[in-house]
Amino acid sequence: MEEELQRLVATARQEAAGIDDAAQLEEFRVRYLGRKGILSGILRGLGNLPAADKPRMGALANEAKAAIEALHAEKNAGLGHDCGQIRRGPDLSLPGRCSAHGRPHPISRVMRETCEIFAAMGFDIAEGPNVELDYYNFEALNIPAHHPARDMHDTFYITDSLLLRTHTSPMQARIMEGQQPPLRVVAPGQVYRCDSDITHTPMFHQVEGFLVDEQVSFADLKGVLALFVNKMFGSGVGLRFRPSFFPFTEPSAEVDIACVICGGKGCRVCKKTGWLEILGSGMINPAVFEKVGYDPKRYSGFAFGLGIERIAMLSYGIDDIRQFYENDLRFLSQF
Ligand code: 2NL
Repeated sequence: MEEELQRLVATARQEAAGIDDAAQLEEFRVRYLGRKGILSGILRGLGNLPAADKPRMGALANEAKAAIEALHAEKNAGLGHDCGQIRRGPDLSLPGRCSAHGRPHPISRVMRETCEIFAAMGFDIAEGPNVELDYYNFEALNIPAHHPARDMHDTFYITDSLLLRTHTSPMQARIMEGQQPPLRVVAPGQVYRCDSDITHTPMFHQVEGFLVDEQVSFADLKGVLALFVNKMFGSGVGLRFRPSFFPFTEPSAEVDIACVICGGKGCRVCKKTGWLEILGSGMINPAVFEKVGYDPKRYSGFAFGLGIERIAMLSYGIDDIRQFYENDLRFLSQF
């Protein structure tokens, strides 16, 4: 009987190997493992054996049953199940699925628009490194060693002489150092300051520009910036130049436009003044020309810098700068 059981398992194994669909597997199960199947018959027949043989043969018969159940389970897992579904091809009458389109970020749009306005006036566009030497960020721009802008609280230092640029003017200093006038260049890019609240993010964008030639005057600065404002905010928008101070320009002026929200009457956005500051500018300080090796008696020039987030906030009526960097699609898909 022992041999008979071994043969039975061997035959079942061979048969199981040949099974390749669910119906054959079920037939296998019924024949070996079913209530009236071969193994049930064997187990029932154990009752007729001499009492001394029963325990050993019983154990062997159960082992054979377990082996055949394992063959069945293995095959069952291997076959996979179709759920009786009818397989169809694609329904060609259904409308196609649209893919969601991305679009330029509002900051990229304003940055591009700003550069295009200056490019149309003949300015070249130059980008420089975000990690800058202290020399180009401060020293070359007449910002002396103990100026407050150099404080650790305002600037992200990497080492004593390396930092994340706090404005894009270092690029302009590099250009002046390497090229002779006449020059007209705008430098767009990311800049970094240690500051964060509803009007400041630690990284923001600037476009700075400069023009150097013989006999450049403040009238040239006014003409170029007035044209920019008219292109950016619409022709006829109110505009004023207000005296200011920057270490790299002398004299310096900030440019305000009539409030785009209230038209100059006074509101929350313009803090009841009727004016919005949009950029800083001035005639390049002769000390900067000396640093880059230009003769300040022969050359003069103007420069300006504007914050892209601020312009985008004013153009689109956004009151919290952090919205630009939260990447909430409900916000971004409006532009
Ligand atoms: C502001 C003010 C300004 C400049 C940037 C500049 C660059 C060189 C020489 C002189 Cl290489 N000046 N840039 C000049 C005046 C103002 O930015 O409020 N920006 C947001």
